Amino acid sequence: MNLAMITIYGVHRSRASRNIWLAHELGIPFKLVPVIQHYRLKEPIPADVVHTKSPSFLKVNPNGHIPTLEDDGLVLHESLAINLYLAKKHGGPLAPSNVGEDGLMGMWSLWAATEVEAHSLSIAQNGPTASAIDALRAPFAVLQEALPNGFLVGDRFTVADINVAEVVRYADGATELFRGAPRVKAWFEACRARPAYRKMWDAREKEPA
Ligand SMILES: N[C@@H](CCC(=O)N[C@@H](CS)C(=O)NCC(=O)O)C(=O)O
Repeated sequence: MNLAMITIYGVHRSRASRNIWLAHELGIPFKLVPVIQHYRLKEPIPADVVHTKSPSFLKVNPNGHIPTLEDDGLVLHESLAINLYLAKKHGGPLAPSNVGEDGLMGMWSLWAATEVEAHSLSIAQNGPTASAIDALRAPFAVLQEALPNGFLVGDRFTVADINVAEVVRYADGATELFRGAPRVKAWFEACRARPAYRKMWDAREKEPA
């Protein structure tokens, strides 16, 4: 297995948090190359600040989005795909143990991105509007049913829990959704209590808002 240090482009206050959390869970070192969202910067942007529209970063990720992972010449975009890749590469309990679990972890990651993220992000950006809350009632009910033993896949904490929890996190302000789904609330709190999450979050809090 290639164990050269990976590079993550991004900042903690972005979806790179997902990859940083996972890297801490796996105990793998990484180099964080700071690239900030262009929309967070005020003009004039200092020449030494690399952002999502910088020509140098667009060569790395032509989508102009963070995060991007570089791993010994392999370049990957999409935070949730990066996590699935890193978990599988490093193995252990966070990774799928068979092709069925692999399917389930992919399913939950795509589910989070397609069924939840637009609405949860809207709550993070605009607050808990009635329309965003309504749109998330069904996905929260699905999640509630999927968590009888407190984890999404197998009887253990996996990359699927990280990927879904990081997307659900944006809906944190919608307390009524969590009140109506006690298993989701307990699972989410357990995810956020993990030392690797706290390590990511503490570093995030130290970054300028
Ligand atoms: N689906 C992508 C979305 C990436 C994305 O939109 N990242 C945001 C930061 S969290 C970004 O780079 N925004 C910068 C911009 O839109 O200019 C992923 O999960 O990696």
